[in-house]
Amino acid sequence: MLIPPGSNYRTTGNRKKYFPLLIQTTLIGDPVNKDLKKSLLEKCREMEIPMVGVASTKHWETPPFQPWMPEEFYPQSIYPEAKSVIVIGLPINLPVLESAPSIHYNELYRTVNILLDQYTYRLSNFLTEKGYPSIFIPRDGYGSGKVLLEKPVAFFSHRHAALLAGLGNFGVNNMLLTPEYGPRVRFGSVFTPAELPSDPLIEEQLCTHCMRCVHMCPSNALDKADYPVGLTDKNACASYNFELARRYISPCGICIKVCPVGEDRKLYGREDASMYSKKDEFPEYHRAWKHVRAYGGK
Ligand code: B12
Ligand code: SF4
Ligand code: SF4
Repeated sequence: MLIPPGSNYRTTGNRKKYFPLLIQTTLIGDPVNKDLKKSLLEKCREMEIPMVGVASTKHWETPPFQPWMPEEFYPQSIYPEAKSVIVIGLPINLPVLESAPSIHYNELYRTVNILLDQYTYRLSNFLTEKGYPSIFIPRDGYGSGKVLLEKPVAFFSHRHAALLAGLGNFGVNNMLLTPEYGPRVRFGSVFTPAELPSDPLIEEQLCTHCMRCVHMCPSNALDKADYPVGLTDKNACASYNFELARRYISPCGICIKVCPVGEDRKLYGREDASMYSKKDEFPEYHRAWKHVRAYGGK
């Protein structure tokens, strides 16, 4: 375990002493804490977390669009001590996602999920040890595909948190698009009582309305209207993903693969997002994906 400078934690010391010490140094009620944000960002850099944003919990009370979620989904309803939400994002490597549905993307998805939970868990402890008792929120928060089919909603939405933390804005595919990775990024959040400076929202609309996500969705789950007027048919998408899970090759991910938004497309030399429907023009890629898809699943 990394021990932050100035922490009261002792790996060899008496654990009972830890919490009384914390209570003495709890700093809830401080004004906006710029220094703490600096050390938090430094910690994220150390941990090689490429994307971090902060939103005040007050932002949930002044929604940027309607309909918004019910109040019980706000961070301050879930954790009354919360004053800020820290959202981190980890990228989904595009060339791996391109083989989806496949065991390759399935494994990447699981790896990114584990890292998200571990990083937010560690960040919450980092803040707690500094005197701000903080909690991690799991990157998903549901028990199984079956549960999702009955109730495709979690107790907290990371997409909305990432929007308010200035990491991106919504696309027609209902995903949060970011300048860096388009929708190919997964999020995790930490609730903290520390009042950290919020990051500004991204004003520029990132979705180009190319409608590739709508046309390529294998379960016709997407609507052409902008979010949140056009909502994903959650049951159609979840049923298709449930079927893929039975074959060990979930999730589908096509609506995030085909999206042209994101600097990552340049990084991987994949500027032409039409490549997925043009077998004759990109034969070597299509051959590679076919090969990967033939193994490791049913
Ligand atoms: C449930 C869920 C699903 C369901 C439903 C998806 C959906 N569009 O909501 C299914 C199984 C279909 C699904 C599929 C996918 N998912 Co998913 N999923 C989630 C999960 C666990 C919860 C989302 C949620 O509950 N939102 C709740 C509400 C607030 O969102 P909403 O329904 O859109 O609500 C709006 C309106 O309905 C309105 N409203 C009006 N009345 C009411 C009433 C109530 C009760 C509520 C809640 C809202 C509401 O308010 C909102 C508008 O402001 C999140 C993880 C998390 N905990 O955030 C990941 C998450 C959204 N999924 C993610 C991804 C990537 C995917 C997939 C691409 C699969 C994949 N992994 O490859 C697909 C894409 C599907 C798509 N295009 O929509 C990522 C998104 C990343 C991003 N860049 O945005 C997330 C954030 C996971 C993560 N940790 O990163 N997913
Ligand atoms: S994950 Fe697949 S099935 Fe679900 S909305 Fe996206 S493209 Fe459609
Ligand atoms: S694929 Fe096109 S329409 Fe869909 S979210 Fe991306 S830019 Fe918007």
